[in-house]
Amino acid sequence: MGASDGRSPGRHNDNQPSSVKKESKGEKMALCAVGGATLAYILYKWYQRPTTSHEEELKETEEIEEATAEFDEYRKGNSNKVLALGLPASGKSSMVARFIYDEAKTEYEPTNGFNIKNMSMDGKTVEIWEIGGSMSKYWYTYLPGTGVLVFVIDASDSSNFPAVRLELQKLFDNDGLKLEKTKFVLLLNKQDLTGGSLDKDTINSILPNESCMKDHVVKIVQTSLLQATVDEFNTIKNTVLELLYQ
Ligand SMILES: Nc1nc2c(ncn2[C@@H]2O[C@H](COP(=O)(O)OP(=O)(O)O)[C@@H](O)[C@H]2O)c(=O)[nH]1
Ligand SMILES: [Mg+2]
Repeated sequence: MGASDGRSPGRHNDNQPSSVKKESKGEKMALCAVGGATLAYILYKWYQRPTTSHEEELKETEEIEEATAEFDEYRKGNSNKVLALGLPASGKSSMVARFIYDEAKTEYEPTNGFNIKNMSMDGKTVEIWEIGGSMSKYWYTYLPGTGVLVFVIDASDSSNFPAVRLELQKLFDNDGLKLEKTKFVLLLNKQDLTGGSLDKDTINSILPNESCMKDHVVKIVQTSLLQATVDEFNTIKNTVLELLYQ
């Protein structure tokens, strides 16, 4: 019976595997084609990816440096804010009065909040901001845009020095002031009560450590805002303005 089928089992068996073989070859080819296309696509995407080669990075750095230099140049001509800070009764209002009216101030009224005055100098307007000493917690809100920060210190009252040191340290550490390259003038005031000036060791005891000040230009001025002559105060005024437009 088996032979009368006209098919030997062997033949049948031969045909079956060969058709299976054919299908799997097709599948393999299809798989290869899909795999190849995927690989080609991945490679294409990889080559198209945004790259930052060393040269590109250097170019980017150069561009940033150029823009920063341009901005510094712009600031030189446009920075016009002088900010007076200091503990209460150190002499901030006295300094503003000498800047604006060249008058020594003898009475004392604490400045509530802030006090902004404009001064014309060589065709430019300079803004002088005084922020009340009792507002030290909020000083940071008035810092942006400061070209020169004048920190006024009552040099005749050594009991204030630790508090002055602490406030200075916070200001020198302020990231915004570092970024804006704000210059500092430390105005050691009331020297009519100290016998003329403070010695180096005393000044060093008021200053925060060197590393804290390294990001800023710092000038130390010793004076008596009450007794300085017009010429003496003009020298201080010029120091501040030169720093402002440096
Ligand atoms: N003896 C002396 N007193 C001063 C001097 N500068 C300011 N004062 C006085 O210190 C007090 C406080 O000054 P003020 O400018 O109002 O301080 P502010 O609170 O920092 O604004 C006032 O009575 C001023 O007359 C100074 O150089 N010598
Ligand atoms: Mg005041």
